[in-house]
Amino acid sequence: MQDTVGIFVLGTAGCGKSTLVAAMANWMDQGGLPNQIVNLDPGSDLIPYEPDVDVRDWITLADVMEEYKLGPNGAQIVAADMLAIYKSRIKSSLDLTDEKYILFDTPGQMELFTFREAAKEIVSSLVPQSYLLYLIDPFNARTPSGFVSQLMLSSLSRLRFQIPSLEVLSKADMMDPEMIERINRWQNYPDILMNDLLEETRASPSLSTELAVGINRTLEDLGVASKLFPVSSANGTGIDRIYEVVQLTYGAGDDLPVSDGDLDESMPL
Ligand SMILES: Nc1nc2c(ncn2[C@@H]2O[C@H](COP(=O)(O)OP(=O)(O)OP(=O)(O)O)[C@@H](O)[C@H]2O)c(=O)[nH]1
Ligand SMILES: [Mg+2]
Repeated sequence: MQDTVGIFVLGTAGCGKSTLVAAMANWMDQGGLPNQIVNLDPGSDLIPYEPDVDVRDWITLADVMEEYKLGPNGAQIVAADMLAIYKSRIKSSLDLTDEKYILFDTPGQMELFTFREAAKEIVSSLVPQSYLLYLIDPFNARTPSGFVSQLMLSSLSRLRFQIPSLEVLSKADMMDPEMIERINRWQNYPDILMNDLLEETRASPSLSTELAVGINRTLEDLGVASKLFPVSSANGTGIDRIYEVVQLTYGAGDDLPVSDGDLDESMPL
């Protein structure tokens, strides 16, 4: 038995957040695991799931633009801050009576969520036990410096929310397996990442070797990186492993499905 667990899916624009939320809910439905989907993106247009709770019932980008006479960018910021006002309504719409998973889809531009105070309140107060999935878009992580930038953003999310978290490589079905293997090696072997980073920055005058190496060394010293989990929302690969990690954190693994993956309980969360 466990309490309800909130899973917040975060990442840069277009990295696959909404599609993963839909795929995870589908996977949970098939396994008979109770779940709810909450859309926290007031600016979303088409979403690939039917939300149980939808922030657009209270705030939409179009309304904010009209009411405050703002352009789309200003309205996004106001709408993101207005999330705090609707926090108690969102909370009262959640079904927290049963043990279940609540999947939170977050706004397209991650800075609108990660760096606004309203989001901190939402994450810390809606569900007592919450988990952060930071989605790395593989198309932004194909170079060592791109990958380090993603780790940096993931670390900033951890800094802001201070809840257990996991890095997930999205759209794995769209990537060459060799590229996935390369990214995995960067995650698991810091020396390889550092060597490749040095090689890349020395060959590219537009990149600062000193800065890239300094950031990478800091992330390495902090030891904040988790294992990297490749996931495809298109074919479902890897969703079971995300679930297992969340279970190991909050559910003591009592209803784990059989896995052929190698999970490391001691991984930094
Ligand atoms: N093949 C494949 N396509 C994917 C996968 N995940 C997402 N996509 C596609 O990537 C695009 C962006 O996916 P979304 O789920 O909308 O991404 P998002 O992060 O929610 O986007 P914003 O909310 O706009 O920032 C869509 O065209 C999806 O169909 C995946 O695992 N495999
Ligand atoms: Mg989305």
